[in-house]
Amino acid sequence: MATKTQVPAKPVPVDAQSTREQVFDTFRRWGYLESTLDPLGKSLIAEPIPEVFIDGKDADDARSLYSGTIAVEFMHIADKSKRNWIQQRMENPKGQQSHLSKERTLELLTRADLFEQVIQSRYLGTKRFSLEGLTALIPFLDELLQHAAALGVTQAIFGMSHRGRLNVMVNIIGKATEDIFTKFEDVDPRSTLGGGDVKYHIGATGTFYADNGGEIDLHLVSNPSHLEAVDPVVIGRARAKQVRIGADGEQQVLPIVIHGDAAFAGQGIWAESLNLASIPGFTVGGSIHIIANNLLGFTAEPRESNASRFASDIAKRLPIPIFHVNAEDADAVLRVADIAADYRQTFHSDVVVDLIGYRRHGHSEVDDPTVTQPLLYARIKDHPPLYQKYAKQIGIDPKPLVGQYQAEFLEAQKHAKQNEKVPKMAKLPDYWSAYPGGVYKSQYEVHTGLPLERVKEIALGLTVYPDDFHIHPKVKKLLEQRAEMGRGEKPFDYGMAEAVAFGSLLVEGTPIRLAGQDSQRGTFNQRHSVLVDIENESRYIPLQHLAKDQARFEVYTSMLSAAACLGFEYGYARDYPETLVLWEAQFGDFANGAQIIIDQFIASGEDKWGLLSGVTLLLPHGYEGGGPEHSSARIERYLQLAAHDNMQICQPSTAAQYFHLLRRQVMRPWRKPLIVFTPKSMLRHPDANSPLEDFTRASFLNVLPETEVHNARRLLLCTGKIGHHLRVERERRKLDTVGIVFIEQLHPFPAEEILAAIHQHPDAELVWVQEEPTNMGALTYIMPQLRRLAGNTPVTSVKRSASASVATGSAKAHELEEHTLLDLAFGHIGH
Ligand SMILES: Cc1ncc(C[n+]2csc(CCOP(=O)(O)OP(=O)(O)O)c2C)c(N)n1
Repeated sequence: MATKTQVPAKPVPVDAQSTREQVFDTFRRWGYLESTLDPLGKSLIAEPIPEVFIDGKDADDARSLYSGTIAVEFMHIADKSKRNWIQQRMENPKGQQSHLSKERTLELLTRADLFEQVIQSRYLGTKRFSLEGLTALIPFLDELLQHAAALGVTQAIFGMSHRGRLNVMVNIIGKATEDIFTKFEDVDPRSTLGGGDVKYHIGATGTFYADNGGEIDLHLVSNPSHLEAVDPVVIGRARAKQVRIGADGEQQVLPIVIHGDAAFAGQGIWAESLNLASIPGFTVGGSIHIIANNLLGFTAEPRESNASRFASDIAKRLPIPIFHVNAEDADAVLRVADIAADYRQTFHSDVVVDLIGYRRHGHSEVDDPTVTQPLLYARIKDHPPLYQKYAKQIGIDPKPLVGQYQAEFLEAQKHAKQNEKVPKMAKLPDYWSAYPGGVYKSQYEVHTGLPLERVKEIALGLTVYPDDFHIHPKVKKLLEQRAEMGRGEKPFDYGMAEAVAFGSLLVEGTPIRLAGQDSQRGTFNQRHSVLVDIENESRYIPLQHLAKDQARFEVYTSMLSAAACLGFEYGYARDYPETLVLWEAQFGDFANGAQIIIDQFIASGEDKWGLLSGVTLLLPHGYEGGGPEHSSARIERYLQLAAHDNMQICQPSTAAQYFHLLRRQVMRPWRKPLIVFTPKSMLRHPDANSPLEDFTRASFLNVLPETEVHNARRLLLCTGKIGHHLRVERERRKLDTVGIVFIEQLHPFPAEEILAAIHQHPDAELVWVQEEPTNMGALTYIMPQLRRLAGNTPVTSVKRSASASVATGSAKAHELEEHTLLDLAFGHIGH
């Protein structure tokens, strides 16, 4: 292993002719590799880097600036003005006065340590994920916020994992210590009733009162155990808050994300989120990323977590600065906090701060770290807490502070013990006051239909573009067809129904944000929401030109990510309940790349944290012979996650149904995630098109009952495209004894409407028909419920055989299966 002593005792000049500037440049580029960053000198040992084997006065001067307890990687930034800015700050350390005095810094360090020690003594054997070894994070954040307030920041959105979270909640966010201790006492009855979450995952809000009189609203985002999953949610929330503010939004709203070192290096969702930094529609004008780097990830050492020297190396994909700072040098930590805030506010860029310390205890306090790192922990045992070192350094006796904080925390613990109240839930911003969650109530229903003339007017408004716009001939044809629909000469298809739903909401004042891969055009060439001039590639968006005072319409073709993009939209919807926020998967199965966001935030966020979201997922679904990978949006997964009306899971089978569903999602005050299985070939299925009149109907129908056949002998119940195949086949077989019922909403389960549809055909046997295999689709969710509703009437099912993969790769086999399904559905039935 490389050690510092391997560096030659007497470095030799690489090039005796080097000028002072050349020597400095060498240190600007490589100095970080020689710096003293690891407080315990164990993992990050200076490597012998030939480039910096330089001695002499110039080298000593440069070394003191770039190879001390602060190091910076910035020479990969192509923009010279940014490099010059950093150089200027690094080479002029004097005159940069921190906001925090030495006394205040000591107070914060002492509080941070004492908070942990009191929990350790009072709640032995519980997990708290102590910050000890990295307590410098607390003065760092305080300084960062002090400086940010001076630079105009009014809101900060924090994302962080378990490490030091309770400490940050109390010492930065301002959550009452008593409330935290109440959680340790476990007096929240919700946790015994299946709801709630553990104390180190729940979010918090507070206010930071800066010394300059400024105030910053602080939001610590609730997050799951899944490391880094919160990153895109933080960014999406920040963007929503910025958009709400307007032009000054980026300057006022600051995202701050605190990462673990192993998670930073390892988790892909973070790499995806980082890539959002400057993509239009997703940028937040820079986030400040702090790696709370204890040089351990559970039991894993850096060499087991990172392929390269620093956990931060993945951030080098972007032209952003990476500061490393030794967390035992509190003054250096404050200096970096100021530089980071200045840089972000000046350049609207991400900044990474790698705060390097150690971990005093095991991964959690119930873990014994001496089993895996015996030598390191022998060293840590003798290493004094930072507040003691710092007190000595500045010549202040810390004992009075220790006594004061100990008494304060013990008093809070006493109150928590007597506390029988449920800890207070976070107060949501006012813009949430009009939107309830909880279980569905019929009083939430609204009229989503529109007068005929209004539909026509909006539809026709979407088919026009400026005279001098050079439209693509194919798009021109599409718009001509849409104009025919608008004039009532042709039934509406899905693409048009969606456009009219959007258009009508916009003119009624509801903003819309849609993002997904190829979402501007639409994967199936069905949307064309952005027209492209074929001569100059300028863009025209008809949905932005419907009325003078219409609401904002945004549509983005997103980067190729499911996890970060869906996390972002979930976050955006969390802070903008008035907006219809939609995320679209290119094919529905790609959403499984975002499974953590779906499981941990969308399905369970309300139950765990009491936090609502109306995010809408558009998931193309349908068995069409496209093979295992493009056929299924995995209906079964969403249904397995469904309970207590946590999400709406729908499959609209006609264009008008889709129109009503989209409008209902945002017009009802009920804010619930909406999962929509959207069409592929059904986009153009004539049976799925809708006449103009269907848009004037009251609202979305959870169930489409059989109306053409009377007193059927068999009722085929289904959802989605298969229903249209069944109708075509019934026609072909000229059967008038079989009814077809479309279940358009699967959750909340529309029991009453299904019952009514069944009662219209009292003599009918019931058959559930699905195109998915037995182990997929809605089968296992729906059969017990249908049987419960059917009473003594038998309920059977028709489906593909159980299968390990979603669908066959052979188009011929697919067709054969499809015929068999239809045969089984109509088998043994006469006229
Ligand atoms: C996606 C994911 N995988 C595994 C875990 C289990 N786990 C919890 S903490 C942890 C180590 C994290 O190390 P690091 O990021 O360095 O943070 P530290 O705990 O050291 O502060 C692991 C593996 C998790 N929470 N999330």
